[in-house]
Amino acid sequence: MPNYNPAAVEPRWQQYWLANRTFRCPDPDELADPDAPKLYVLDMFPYPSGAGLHVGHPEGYTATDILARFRRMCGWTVLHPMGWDAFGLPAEQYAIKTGTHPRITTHQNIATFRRQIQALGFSYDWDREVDTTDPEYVRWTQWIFLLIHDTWYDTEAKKGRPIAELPIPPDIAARGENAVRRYQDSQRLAYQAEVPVNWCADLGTVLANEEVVDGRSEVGGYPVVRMPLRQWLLRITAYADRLIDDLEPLNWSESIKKMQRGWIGRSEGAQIRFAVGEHTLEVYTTRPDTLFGATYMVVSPEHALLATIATPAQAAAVKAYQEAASRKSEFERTEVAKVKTGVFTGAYAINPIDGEKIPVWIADYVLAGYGTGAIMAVPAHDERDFEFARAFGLPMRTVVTPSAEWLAKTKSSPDDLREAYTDDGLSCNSGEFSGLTTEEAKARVSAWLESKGIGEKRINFKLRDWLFSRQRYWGEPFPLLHEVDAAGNPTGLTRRLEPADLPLRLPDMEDFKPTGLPGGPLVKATDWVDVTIDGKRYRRETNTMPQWAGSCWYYLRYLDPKNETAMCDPAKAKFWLPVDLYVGGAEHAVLHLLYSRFWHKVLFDRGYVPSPEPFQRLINQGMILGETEYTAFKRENGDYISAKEVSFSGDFENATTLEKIPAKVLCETLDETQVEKVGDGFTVKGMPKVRIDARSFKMSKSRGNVINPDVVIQEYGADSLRLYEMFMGPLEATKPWNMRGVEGVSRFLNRVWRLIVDDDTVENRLLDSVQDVEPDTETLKLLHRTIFKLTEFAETMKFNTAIASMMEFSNHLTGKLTIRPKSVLETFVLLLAPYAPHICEELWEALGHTTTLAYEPWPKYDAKYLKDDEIEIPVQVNGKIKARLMVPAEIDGPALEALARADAKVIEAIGGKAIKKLVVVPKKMVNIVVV
Ligand code: ANZ
Repeated sequence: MPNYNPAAVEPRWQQYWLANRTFRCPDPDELADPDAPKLYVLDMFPYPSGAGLHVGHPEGYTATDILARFRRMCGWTVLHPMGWDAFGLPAEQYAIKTGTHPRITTHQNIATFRRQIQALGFSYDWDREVDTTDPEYVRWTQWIFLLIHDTWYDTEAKKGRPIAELPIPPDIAARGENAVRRYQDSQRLAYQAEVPVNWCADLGTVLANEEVVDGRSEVGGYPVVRMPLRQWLLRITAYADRLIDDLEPLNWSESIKKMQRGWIGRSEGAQIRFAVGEHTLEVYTTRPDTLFGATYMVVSPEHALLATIATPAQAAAVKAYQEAASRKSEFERTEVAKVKTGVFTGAYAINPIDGEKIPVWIADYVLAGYGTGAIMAVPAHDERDFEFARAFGLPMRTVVTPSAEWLAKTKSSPDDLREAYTDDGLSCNSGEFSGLTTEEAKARVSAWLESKGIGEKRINFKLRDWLFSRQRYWGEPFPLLHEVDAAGNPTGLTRRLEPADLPLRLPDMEDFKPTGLPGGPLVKATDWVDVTIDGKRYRRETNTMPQWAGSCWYYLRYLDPKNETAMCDPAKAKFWLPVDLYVGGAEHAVLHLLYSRFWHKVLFDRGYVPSPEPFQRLINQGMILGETEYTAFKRENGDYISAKEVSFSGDFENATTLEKIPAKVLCETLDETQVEKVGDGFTVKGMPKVRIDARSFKMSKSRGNVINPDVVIQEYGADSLRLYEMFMGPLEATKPWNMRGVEGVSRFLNRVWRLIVDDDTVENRLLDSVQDVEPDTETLKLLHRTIFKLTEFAETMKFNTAIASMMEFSNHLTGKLTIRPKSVLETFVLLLAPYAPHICEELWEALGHTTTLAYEPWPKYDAKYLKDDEIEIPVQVNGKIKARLMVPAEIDGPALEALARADAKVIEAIGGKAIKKLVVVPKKMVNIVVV
């Protein structure tokens, strides 16, 4: 009995699509119609972890797949590729533990991911699959690195230009070729520098700031310390302004734009010079208007001036403080430190605006890497300064008048603030600037400073240059050689590999253990490291690129994955870019998107891509949480009590763990059958007053609420999984998983199957009720309305509502009709196909078609069926229906009669004969009798 059996149907179609390369996307020069609209719809490619696919992956992948399939049916040229972001720490750590080469683990994981993704029936063009660890891919990652290395940023032209065009100052030119090379090296977008880095001893590598969370490595959670190391950096800061400004026109969510802007952190303020004896201490401030309120200064422990300005009496204390600070991470210094620490340097600075002598302190809440690494402290108006001044008994001066409301709220008076007043207001105690608004005062003080030559306006960025080296094995080797002299010591000059020498492959090694040294494991491959060219000795760079490198440009390689002479043919880039839609998790809101936008801009400046931005539209799919857990509370005697009555140390609604519940209240976990939704909450069934706690948590192994897509596919089929993931709610919303929901959509698919296929035959024979008949008007109306809605919902990616509309339509077909018009079923199958492609291909075949429906034209609706207020009125002439009029439902008798008399078919039926009788039954019919 051919009850719908996904386990038989789905693999068959997956094989068909692969064997026929159904979703192969032609290159621009092969297109039958080059003017057809194009869609480049991109998924964030996965890191093929050992754990396999997660139900979060198919969420975005299904959404893009529906869009891709829909647009193909609309006649668009669709590029929809998939690949693997396959370098990374886990494979290397596994190699250290087991001795299995990371390449082997990576290939196994890719095979698993590919199998799982193909089992979901996504319409990827598998001819374009990329793998960032494939040497042919690495070749071009290295090539782009060399391009970045070959570029300097012209701040006047505001663009990256070839290093050969860098103007060389005459004094440097005069010093000879090596001086010129060193100067060029210092200006490149890829450069080396000694920088304080986040060193993670357990991982044996440095980490980017972004990879450090709360002072620990994001991967593994190991402690991270700061130390200076010579590293490769990419000058992303040169692009800071453009990375902010170019966000504006992009069709991205405001929240992601905000996160990017926040990360880049453009702040406008002033740089001000204070005299300290015969030295100058420069500070950066965003509040020049508060200059009169500066009651002390603070320099960071790393500040170069400390050695000279600390007085002999304070020198030892300063030194001890510097040492203690060097052992702390930036995070510990700024975020964790509740108690401010610091030491007086013994030196005094002169406030340039009023000549006041103020003490200079050293404190670790001021960071070396931001602004000038020194601040003027205004405790009355800055929280950190306020705490510090409180801790060390330093004076405060109010220079912005707080609002009366604020004073009342904080129980402060203008001369005795209980906390820092950080809002804007009118300046006070500020000489000639008193009475100005904050905005005016900022401008006027800045102008005054500029006129006196003691300061100027300044824009600062939080963004730092991108630390680009890792002490790892499983990454892209740098295509660079360090020159060494006869004694084997580095000369500081580098040599670029020639494009013909790419890819530079990783040496084969058996021992991947970190050395714990800045060189990384590659140092151990001495045969690989030492190179002689034309009698000159070199050492290879033994660091590798960070995992982000490969994902910075994969969307370009998809355009031309087999090109052996270029990263991507510019004509193809011109045809396809920018990516029309990019879908992925919000966890990539900052780093990946910022890094790839930066690379793209360098490629743009150098003429390799046609658009300044890579991703025109971005959608972040919401997180899928584990199934909802229902918790009821009981007294010891077994009576239920309402969640609202349970008191906590914190408040219950915001308590994150149930462990916070006091011991005298018992917790009980209920299943779905025991609970009832009442209003916007849940209760125990039959006890509407007992509110219970219902919530979902992020899927995690430790909670045991992880859903494995393979298991869902086995039980319900891929189409059900796809449909359910879309039916859960809007793509961008956070949604809890619910197995009953999967069951629900699977029942829907079964009903669709039984509408068309005869359950009693072995082959998929059509039911007798499926016939070549004209549909009745009600069906037509509903059909066209469904086409209309589905077209709009597909265009706007409202897939959950689209599915609801299809369910509604299928109810009509199942419930009302005994004879089902074949044409209607065909249209319905086409509408459902992007969502549930396997079952639809099978039904399409049952309906008598011999090829895939993937390129069948998307059904068109007829607008005449969409008018809600119209009804159909049959017109009989001598007892026979001769016409059906679509008329407004509220039409009156005379108007209906007039319409009937004017209808062409009716006129024809009357044939010029005299009308004996004409009966109008409003809303029902018109009956004409002629002689
Ligand atoms: C005086 C002042 C008065 C400040 C006031 C703020 C409020 P953003 O917006 O993040 O750029 N600052 C400057 N350099 C610093 C450093 N290296 N480490 C720690 N803090 C530093 O913040 C700029 C403000 O942060 C600057 O403005 C400075 O404090 C502080 F009512 O100067 B302000």
